[in-house]
Amino acid sequence: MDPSVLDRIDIRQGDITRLQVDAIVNAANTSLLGGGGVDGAIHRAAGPQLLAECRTLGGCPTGEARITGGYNLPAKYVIHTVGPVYSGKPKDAHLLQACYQNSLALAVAHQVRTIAFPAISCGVYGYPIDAACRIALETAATFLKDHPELEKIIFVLFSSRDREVYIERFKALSDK
Ligand code: AR6
Repeated sequence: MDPSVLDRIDIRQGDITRLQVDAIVNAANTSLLGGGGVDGAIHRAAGPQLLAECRTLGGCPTGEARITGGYNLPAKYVIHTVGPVYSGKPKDAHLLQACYQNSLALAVAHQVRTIAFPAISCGVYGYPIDAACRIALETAATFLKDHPELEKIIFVLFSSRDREVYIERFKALSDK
C-alpha cells in the first residue's frame, strides 16, 4: 500500500469525544435520537442541542450517514452513521462498508480534513472486531488514495485489545 496513504491513517486508544478533529463519527441507531455506548457518550459531551438537531433529521437508514454540528464537542461536526446489527450474513459487510464510505463522502463534501471513527457495530451490534476492522481500514485506505484533500483518518478504539487488532491488521495492509 502507498506510504502516502498509510501515513494518513492513525490508530489510537481513548475516548472519541475528546478529539480535536474536524469531524467525529457516531455509531448511531436508525432513530438518531441517542442511545448507549459511543452514541450516549457523544450526546452527553455535545449537550442537548445535538439531540435537538438530530430530531430534525427524521432518522437514518442502516449504512447511510447524516451530519450535524458538534456543539460542545471539540469537533466541529458529528457524522452519524448506522451500522448493521451483526447477523453473520454477507449483507453485514456491505452495510458496514457503506457506513465508512458514506461517512467519508459526507465529510469531504463539508471540507472536513481530519475525521475520527469508533469501531462501528462492534459494541451492542455484535460485529466481530477483526472482520469489522478489515473493512474499516481497507475502505479508509481506498478513500484516501482517491481524496488527497483528506489529511487524516483516525481510528479511536476504546480498549487496548481492540487497538491491537487494528494495529495488526494495519501492518498486514502496509505489507501489501
Ligand atoms: N470513544 C470511542 N469508542 C467508544 C466510546 C467512546 N467514548 N464508547 C464506546 N466505544 P457501540 P454499535 C466503543 O455499542 O455496536 C448505541 O446504543 C465500544 O467499545 O457504541 O454500533 C446506539 O444508539 C465499541 O467498540 O455501537 C445503537 O443503538 C464501539 O465503540 C447501538 O448502540 C461501538 O460500540 C449501536 O451499536
